Amino acid sequence: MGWEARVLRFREGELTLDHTVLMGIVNVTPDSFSDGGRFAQPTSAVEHALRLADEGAEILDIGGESTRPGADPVPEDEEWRRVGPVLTALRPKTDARISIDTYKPKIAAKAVALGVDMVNDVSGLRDERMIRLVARESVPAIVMHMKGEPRTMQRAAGYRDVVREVYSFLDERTTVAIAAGVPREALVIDPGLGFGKRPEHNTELVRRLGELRPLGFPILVGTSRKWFRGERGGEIPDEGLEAGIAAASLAVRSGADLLRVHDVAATAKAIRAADEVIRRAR
Ligand code: HH2
Repeated sequence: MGWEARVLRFREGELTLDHTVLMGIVNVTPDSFSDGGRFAQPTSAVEHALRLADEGAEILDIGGESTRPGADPVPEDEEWRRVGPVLTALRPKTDARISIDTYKPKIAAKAVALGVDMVNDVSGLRDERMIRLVARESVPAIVMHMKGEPRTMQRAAGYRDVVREVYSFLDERTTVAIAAGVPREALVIDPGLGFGKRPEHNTELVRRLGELRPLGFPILVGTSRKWFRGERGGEIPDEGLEAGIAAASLAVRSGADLLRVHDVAATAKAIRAADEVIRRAR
């Protein structure tokens, strides 16, 4: 089908997406959806991140604010108090790329100054200061679609056509970013499963993910432990492993290049098999 591998350009070097790249999740929060409190101490977060890298995560995504439905925003100084020590300790210990999961330009700027390679912005570069930072520092950014904001987003979960709406949003935000000087090869798009989406929107987005390929950017998807999130947000997270892996494999089949996951070891095994089947056929 002529499915060319996308390239993601970092400040130094690049990642050729001829295989599915795993981004391992490290939530340095007391209240994250599935792993809140487990890695709230810097040493346990760093150990966890290094374990994920050993298990096959090529990117480590460090976050200090939960964006689960209903979550309240965390003040900037508290967010930095959580992630700053982890980034400082982790940076010299790994060659994996490190990403900062924040929508706040000041947190992203401090993280990049510590050597963080990439910005994961769940607000989709809605803040012009974030675009300017990414352009100035030549770091890649993940542009994610979210309808509304975490505190209220499940109330806004209505769409005429969820895929069209996500497409239009990502098209608009990436166009603005490129016009502001961000290189095309430094952008990744993400449909934002669970962010102002009900389970039927998540399944629709995975099924029709390929419709985002014409935008021309690598696609990242996070199916992990939130496949059933939505109206049924209280479901037991650990039950999501098999579902998340099934969804991840289907997302790769539909065109995903990167997967943001909690369970790196298990997903890596599954995705290596899926890559054999799917990428050769592409
Ligand atoms: N999902 C979460 C957080 N950040 N970033 C991207 N790019 N894509 C996602 O789907 C995504 C994300 C939410 O998941 P989790 O980290 O498990 O929970 P919490 O926000 O409660 O920390």
